Amino acid sequence: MTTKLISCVILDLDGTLLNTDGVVGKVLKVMLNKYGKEWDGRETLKILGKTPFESAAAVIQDYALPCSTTDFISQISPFFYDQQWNIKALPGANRLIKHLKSHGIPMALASNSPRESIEAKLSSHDGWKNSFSVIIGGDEVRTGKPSPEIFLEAARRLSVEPSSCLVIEDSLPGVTAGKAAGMEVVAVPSLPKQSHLYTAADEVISSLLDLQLKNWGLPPFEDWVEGTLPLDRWYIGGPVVKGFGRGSKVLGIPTANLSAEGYSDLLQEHPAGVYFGWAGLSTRGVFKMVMSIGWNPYFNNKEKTIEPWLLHDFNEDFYGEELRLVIVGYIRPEANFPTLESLIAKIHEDRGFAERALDLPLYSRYKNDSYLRSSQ
Ligand code: ADP
Ligand code: RBF
Ligand code: MG
Repeated sequence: MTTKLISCVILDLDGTLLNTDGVVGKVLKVMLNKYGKEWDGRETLKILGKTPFESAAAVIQDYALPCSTTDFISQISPFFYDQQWNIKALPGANRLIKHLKSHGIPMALASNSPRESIEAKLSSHDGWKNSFSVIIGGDEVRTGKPSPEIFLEAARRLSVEPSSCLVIEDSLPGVTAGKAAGMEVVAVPSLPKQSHLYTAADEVISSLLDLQLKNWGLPPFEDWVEGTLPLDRWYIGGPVVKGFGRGSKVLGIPTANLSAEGYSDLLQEHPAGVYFGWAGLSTRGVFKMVMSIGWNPYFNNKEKTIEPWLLHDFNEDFYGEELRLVIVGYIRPEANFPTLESLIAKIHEDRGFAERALDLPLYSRYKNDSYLRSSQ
């Protein structure tokens, strides 16, 4: 890729900086339970980027709900309204905003949401609002995305040429709008397995964690360490269950599956990919660990799977034992591999990154995290 000379970054809000889908999923889960149905995470595919009316109609049809679209919308709206104050930042959003701000790169926020709703959503994220030189809501332009108007207005207010703006967007209408404005566009689709739809974008990445600013002539992130990105640590634990992977039999790589039950919110928050950290087995000790969390392209799972590989030779199974994980860093997004050999080779490369990184003080100190040894 040739380096472009970008001077400003224009960001979308919902689905790009904020985990709005997480809220949508949560609200739909509750709503469908009321009707005695169970929400399927994959259904998000059908509602993303649609108007509330179209989304509601799709859900009613898919779940054969005995109500009208307008009924459904009026039942669900108060839930969304209550949630707008606590929509979480997507992984990498805070890091991106802080980084660009500290390097003096002007930023604009251009969202199809009404201005009032943007303000409400920004208010729970410290330092975000005043990081943007320009904020434009869908109600402040004549036509929203996919029309280029909102992006052109942002460039005008930033006093820069459209061609020196980089747009970061999760939705197809947003990508269309950015390209129509003559800007460079990085797409960060909020849903898995959708990247093939984003052909108009200049680049498609899995999450903001994978953004490479140097490709755009912007100051690169300085936080990657030996192929790993330190994260705010997070925890998962539970008894090891029998998995459904190709694991030790086909890949020669055993993964100690944990049930995703009780972790759906946590897993929703983290992009499908390869992570690493420390693993505690109550009776055996603490070990280095590299894991995939993801949709597992080989199977048609309804839930993301959690598949930690403990970097130690056990020579036996430990189903049922309590396993606790402290995840401290990220390596790469989940990928589809053309051959089993290439998948296996990549996983061994991941292992190498994790093994080496976990010896660095930055990560090794978490080996003593009390979570790894305590049992409930
Ligand atoms: P499954 O289909 O049950 O996931 P795997 O082939 O992935 O089968 O094997 C997983 C099991 O292997 C784990 O649950 C655990 O009991 C055992 N095991 C042995 N060594 C390891 C290891 N180094 N890391 C993870 N699991 C291991
Ligand atoms: N499977 C994939 O299809 N794509 C991946 O990128 C991928 N990365 C993995 C990384 C690690 C560290 C481990 C332990 C497994 C990975 N897997 C990946 C395997 C996947 O989790 C799953 O076990 C198999 O795909 C199931 O057949
Ligand atoms: Mg397994």
